[in-house]
Amino acid sequence: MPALTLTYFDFDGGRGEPARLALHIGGVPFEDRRVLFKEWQAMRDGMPFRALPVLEVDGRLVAQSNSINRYVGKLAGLYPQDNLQALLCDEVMDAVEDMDFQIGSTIGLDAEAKKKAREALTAGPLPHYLEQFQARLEAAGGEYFADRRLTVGDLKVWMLVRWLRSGMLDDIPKDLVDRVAPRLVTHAERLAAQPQIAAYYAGRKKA
Ligand SMILES: N[C@@H](CCC(=O)N[C@@H](CS)C(=O)NCC(=O)O)C(=O)O
Repeated sequence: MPALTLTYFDFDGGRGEPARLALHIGGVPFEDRRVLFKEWQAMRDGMPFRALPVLEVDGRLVAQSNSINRYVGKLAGLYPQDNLQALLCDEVMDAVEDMDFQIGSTIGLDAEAKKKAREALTAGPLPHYLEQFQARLEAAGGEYFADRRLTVGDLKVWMLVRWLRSGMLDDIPKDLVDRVAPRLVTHAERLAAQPQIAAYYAGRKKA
């Protein structure tokens, strides 16, 4: 097994969390390097694309969350071996990335511009993507997005759903997912109840 260091911000979510979770679930040893927001500016220019997550593999630094997800998914046994199932897994991960980017672009806006941008997202792109995720989940059998088992694709969609339902995003109704794509809520609950995932977050609460 290569020596792995995964670097991401110190919160339970976002682009780095699927890889973090996958490594924990798969029992793959890695250094879990957590960056505080106050530390970020000083290290930003040293990152390949001035962003996190990054993964160090035997001393080589690589970036891009979905590339990292695929790689650690393979190490952890959470990425499909079948080409078509891998494609279905990739499709949802990249679609989540579209939404992460669009929501992320509103974060630094002033209150009025943020409200306008988020209302526009809530009126169009977000429900559309959520409906598409739900349709893909149903087409894949209703429980998981690919391979009829847990993959990094499930973890990535779950992070988006959890973020949208958290109430942290002003001007995006936190019941949007429940209203538009309730099967994604069931999917999220299924993942949260998986023994390794539940144990991981129980351990985080105690820490
Ligand atoms: N396409 C990149 C985007 C990475 C990205 O935007 N990361 C955010 C955190 S989720 C970040 O580092 N933001 C800090 C900054 O841009 O200064 C990926 O998928 O990894």
